[in-house]
Amino acid sequence: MNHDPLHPHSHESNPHPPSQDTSIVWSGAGVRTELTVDELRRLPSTSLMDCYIVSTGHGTSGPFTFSGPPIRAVVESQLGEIACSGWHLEVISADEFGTRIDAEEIMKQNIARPVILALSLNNRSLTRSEGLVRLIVPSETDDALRQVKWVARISFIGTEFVT
Ligand SMILES: Nc1nc2c(c(=O)[nH]1)N[C@H]1C(S)=C(S)[C@@H](COP(=O)(O)O)O[C@H]1N2
Ligand SMILES: [Mo]
Repeated sequence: MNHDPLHPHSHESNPHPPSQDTSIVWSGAGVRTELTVDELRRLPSTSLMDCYIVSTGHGTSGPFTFSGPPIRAVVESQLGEIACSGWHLEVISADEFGTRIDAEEIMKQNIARPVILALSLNNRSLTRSEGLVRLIVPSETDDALRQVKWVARISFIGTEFVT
């Protein structure tokens, strides 16, 4: 069976940054652009208090306060207003670890704890070894398989994004 990086079954967490390259490439709807940390910092930011990183092998760490733009704000910064279903994102790190997020999960209205692209940890910037830009999926508390460090690619997949 092929290994699917979006559905790791169990996983030994990579403790080290996989490369020196910190760029993040957005692709979708025929457009490929680089997202810079500065650009992400200018988007509206949400703080998620009491986050835990639950590791299969090494126990739980936290609580942490992660802050950064909701992933919805990132998508809308690239595509404008979008439909609430019919598409998904793949968020993949430089070490080919990643997760898929459905439109429904991204577009929920007034959600108290949205999925964010964290830039900060406890009110200071994330270091490169902590992930630099890290996906935080607050609903995932099993094994941290969706808490993607070193985000390198965000791909929008779907055609029905026009409202
Ligand atoms: N890019 C990337 N992100 C990752 C992983 C990884 O190997 N690569 N491992 C995941 C797993 S299984 C765990 S337990 C946590 C560990 O996070 P920590 O290093 O902050 O403790 O990162 C998650 N995010
Ligand atoms: Mo884990």
